[in-house]
Amino acid sequence: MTLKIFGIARSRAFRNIWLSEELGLAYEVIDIAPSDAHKDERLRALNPNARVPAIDDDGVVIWELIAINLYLAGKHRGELSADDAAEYGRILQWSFWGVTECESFALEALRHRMLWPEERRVEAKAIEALVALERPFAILNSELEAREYLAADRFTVADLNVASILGWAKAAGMDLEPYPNLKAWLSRCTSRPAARKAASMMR
Ligand SMILES: N[C@@H](CCC(=O)N[C@@H](CS)C(=O)NCC(=O)O)C(=O)O
Repeated sequence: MTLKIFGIARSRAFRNIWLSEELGLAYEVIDIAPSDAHKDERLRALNPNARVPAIDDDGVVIWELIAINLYLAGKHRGELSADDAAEYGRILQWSFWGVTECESFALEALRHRMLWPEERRVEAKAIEALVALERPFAILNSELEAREYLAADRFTVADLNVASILGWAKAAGMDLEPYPNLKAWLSRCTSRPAARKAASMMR
């Protein structure tokens, strides 16, 4: 049975679609927009939170996008997953760091610059959120001084998980010039064919 991803590319499901492309999986996207998530019975039957994304992988149901990505990478192994316990620890570390230290600020900036209708946007809130990202961005920039990728000497699911969030900040107008290592890394990640394919599904 094909992996079913519930969500749309213009939602957090993007990160699950990107990973499925990286892994060369056969998958089907069940289009559910975030605005319809709470009333979609198919989704509610899988995810008690009624949020996208969720997956049904031949009867294995998982929600929370990071859990989905760690599950898929672990199941299918290969270059994107950990080779040993140390890499696994670093993959968890960076994946959780992205969602706990960066995601809410990146989303707040995106809402006030792009996602919400003009009348709901407050520019000061966008600026405040982007300022809050300066510290984690500086940390990431300095971590990437001596290496090309976050958790290993190659692109892993950790890079995918973090790059997707930082992509939101970039789209919201975050100036990346003070962070040259981060900027180069983000471009390495998002120029991958699988990332481009997933991005093309947003249109
Ligand atoms: N912590 C969840 C958050 C999921 C989430 O907030 N999804 C949004 C779309 S990206 C959603 O479904 N919003 C609709 C709603 O909350 O009603 C995850 O990372 O998967």
